[in-house]
Amino acid sequence: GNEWTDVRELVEAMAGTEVLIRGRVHTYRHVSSKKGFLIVRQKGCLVQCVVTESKENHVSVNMVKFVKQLNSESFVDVIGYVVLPKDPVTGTTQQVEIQVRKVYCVNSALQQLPLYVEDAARSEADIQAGKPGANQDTRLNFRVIDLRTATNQGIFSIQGWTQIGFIEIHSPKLLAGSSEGGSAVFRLDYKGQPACLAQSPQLHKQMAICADFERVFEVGAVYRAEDSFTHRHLCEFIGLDVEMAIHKHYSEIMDLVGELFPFIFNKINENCQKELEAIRKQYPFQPLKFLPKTLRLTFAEGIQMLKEAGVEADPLGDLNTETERKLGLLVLEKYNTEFYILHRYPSAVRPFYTMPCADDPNYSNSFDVFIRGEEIISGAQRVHDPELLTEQAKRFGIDVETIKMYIDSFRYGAPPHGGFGVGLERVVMLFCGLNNIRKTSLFPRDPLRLAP
Ligand code: ATP
Ligand code: AMO
Repeated sequence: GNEWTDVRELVEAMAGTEVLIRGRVHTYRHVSSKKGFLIVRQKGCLVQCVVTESKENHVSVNMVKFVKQLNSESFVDVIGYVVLPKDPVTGTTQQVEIQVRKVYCVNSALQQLPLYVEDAARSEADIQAGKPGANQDTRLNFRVIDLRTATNQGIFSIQGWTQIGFIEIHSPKLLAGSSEGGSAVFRLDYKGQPACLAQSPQLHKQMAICADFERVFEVGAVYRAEDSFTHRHLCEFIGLDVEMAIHKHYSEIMDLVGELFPFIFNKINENCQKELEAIRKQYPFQPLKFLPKTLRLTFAEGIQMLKEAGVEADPLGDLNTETERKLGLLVLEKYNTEFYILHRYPSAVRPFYTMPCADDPNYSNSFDVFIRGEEIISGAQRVHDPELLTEQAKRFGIDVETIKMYIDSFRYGAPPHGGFGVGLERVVMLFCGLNNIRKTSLFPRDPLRLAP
């Protein structure tokens, strides 16, 4: 029943209380087989955790040994009491310590890392004075580790700081390979090297999580070489992407979606009455029906509702556009909402990076979000185990060499995480009940249109 406390919130006033924190193994100072100091890092904050053999705290010698052999940069959950140290602690950002009761390894980093945070953080003066450092190429090759330094955390927090604890990122749009595994990419020549336009910020937003940014978002262009004409596909659209570390369950991501969108819809309804009226005059539509607490249904429940209405759909396949619309109508009838989340999709119809359900790998920790029966969002928990990720990529026919650096990111310690992608033009189109995505794109790009 414990909830996680942020390391930066550990202050003197909390002395005596039991806390649970999640962070990386920064360093370990060995004292004896019965005692050691584990420094845990969360973003730029460091706290000293004292591990002492103790009957009272149920800490055995084996437990001390277990903590000692943890690889640095691994993720750990630490349970312990906040204590005021006798002498002031040096080399940490927090002035209190944690007397450890339990340590769990959430995700282990490789024992030997290609780059260490302290080497990446070395000042130029120190390097000139002969201390070990890392050159620029090494730092850029292993950027997900390099970005964990306090300096880089600072640079990118300044660049993208927001009040809600999400950092805005800008990921590259020129990539060496596809990011969604699909075939619909625009290929181009990158100074003699084959390249393509990003189909999504997927791989880089996940790498930003591996680089300790914890919660990131991006608003940017997404390129898909769609080969057919529909009312809701563009070749270039604006993607709103979110990625975040999670503690226990992909419902943490759905909680965010489920609260964020009703908030946005309410704000639009309050602040844009004149605009909505102007739109409605030319293209009449009914205001969107949505609930204050967003409805969630599992994919299996959706299939069941369709079945009861006489529509057969494959429980391990995808829904086609027509079936999605039909389900939208059934949901409206039964729950009086045109905005809802459908989750626990069959694994076979989700991208390779999607986390399978722990209780049944035929299903996945994933979701889509619908407005008026049409998809506006896809999201999921991601696989953060590099072996499983490689296996799933291969199964989807992806050349794993082209995403090697992405897969390797999960070898340097990665937290459980997930996120989602929103199509901006689709949200506006469907909120306003418009029938074509070209109406909500400033200068639409579709398979036949490259101008104006
Ligand atoms: P996304 O591509 O982001 O997942 P989507 O709405 O295209 O969004 P899909 O799962 O790819 O979702 O497709 C859902 C259905 O939409 C498909 O089963 C198909 O009926 C239809 N569809 C998807 N892409 C196209 C396309 N390019 N042309 C025509 N129909 C399409
Ligand atoms: P997906 O491919 O479902 O997921 O895309 C996310 C959302 O983007 C919108 N969208 C489009 N809009 C206009 N034209 C298109 N051709 C088009 N394709 C997609 C939709 C869709 O819901 N990386 C994942 C997201 C994630 O899991 O974080 C992804 O790209 O609104």
